[in-house]
Amino acid sequence: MRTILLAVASLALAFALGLLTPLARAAEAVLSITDPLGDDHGDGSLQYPTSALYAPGVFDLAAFEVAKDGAELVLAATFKLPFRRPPEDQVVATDLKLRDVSNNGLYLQNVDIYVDIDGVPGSGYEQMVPGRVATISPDSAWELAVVLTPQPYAATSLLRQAELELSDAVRIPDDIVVRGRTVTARTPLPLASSDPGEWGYLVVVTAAAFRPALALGSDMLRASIAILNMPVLAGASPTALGTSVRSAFVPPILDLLHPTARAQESALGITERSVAPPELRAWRAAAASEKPTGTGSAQASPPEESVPASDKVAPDGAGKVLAAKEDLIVFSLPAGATVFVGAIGQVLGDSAGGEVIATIVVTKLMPDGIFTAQVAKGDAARIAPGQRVVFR
Ligand SMILES: [Ca+2]
Ligand SMILES: [Ca+2]
Repeated sequence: MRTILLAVASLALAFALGLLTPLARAAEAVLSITDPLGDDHGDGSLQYPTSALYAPGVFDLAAFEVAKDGAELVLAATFKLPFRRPPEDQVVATDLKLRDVSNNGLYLQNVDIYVDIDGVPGSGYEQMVPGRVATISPDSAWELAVVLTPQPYAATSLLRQAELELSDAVRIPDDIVVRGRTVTARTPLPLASSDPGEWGYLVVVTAAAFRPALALGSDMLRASIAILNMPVLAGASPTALGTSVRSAFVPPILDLLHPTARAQESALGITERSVAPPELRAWRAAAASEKPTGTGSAQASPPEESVPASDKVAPDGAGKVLAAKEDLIVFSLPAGATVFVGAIGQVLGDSAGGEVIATIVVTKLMPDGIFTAQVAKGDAARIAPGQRVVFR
């Protein structure tokens, strides 16, 4: 047991130190968040389309990374399975071969990334691109969206017709790079922008729908349009997602970037009595991770209201330090508990009274309830595996 824990802890430490971060090579890594595997079911009820095209796991987001490369923002989404070229004769609509749909290597998935740059509650857009159903919390209102989709030109044309104002803030790149399990997009950094490490990021995966660009003739069509994502239907379908929840507000979002599957299911959850779609929140990177040797008091924390209380507090007691190295620690929380990047916690000493020996700022979330944090204040040299970590 001890060996396994140590192996997990050293792997976690390797992640934390950036040793395993694919993006870190050329660009300057800004943020790296791991998403659990096996949670590609949205609120828990969503089923894949029944076509054999959709191998189990094909929509399962595994990680999201942000980097800065000169004047460009680099966004990378890594999935559980490698991206594959579909069979030559795969037809997805009348006279439409899947191979002919995409010229960018992406065939089955859409990845939407909504970026809250100014961090000002209520400032920015609170809607997603049409078809995603969910809305975005005012404290995560965004200024920039990047949508990765197999048909960027058709999606751009549809979005302009459906939501002209929104379309100015949405970038749908046609030059994404698909390699192995990772799709990467580059987009110019907004002029005079702040540090991307301090921005909020909301990432969702939907299933791509296929059709040629249409002219939207009527307001009704305009209102019902989806930007090339599959809808959710009651029951199974080869060209739609299935659900057992009888509500029009079930988002067609198979995977949402979130540290635990349970938190994702609750964020996307809808009951038959719900009168509005769920409201999603962005991840806000900690300013703290940029300044590991600061004075402590200079560390910024996210606004209190940007983090749901239930996600910020470990509900049943303390976490545990798994590994410590200089001012970096790796810790776990009890099953079901989670904290957001930027949350402030304390490491308690070994004495019975449990005096506070260090204040920490959470910097990363990893699979299986493991987190990393930076020591902001206190005596890092006294931190040792087994000590308790609390958030209050
Ligand atoms: Ca996932
Ligand atoms: Ca997820």
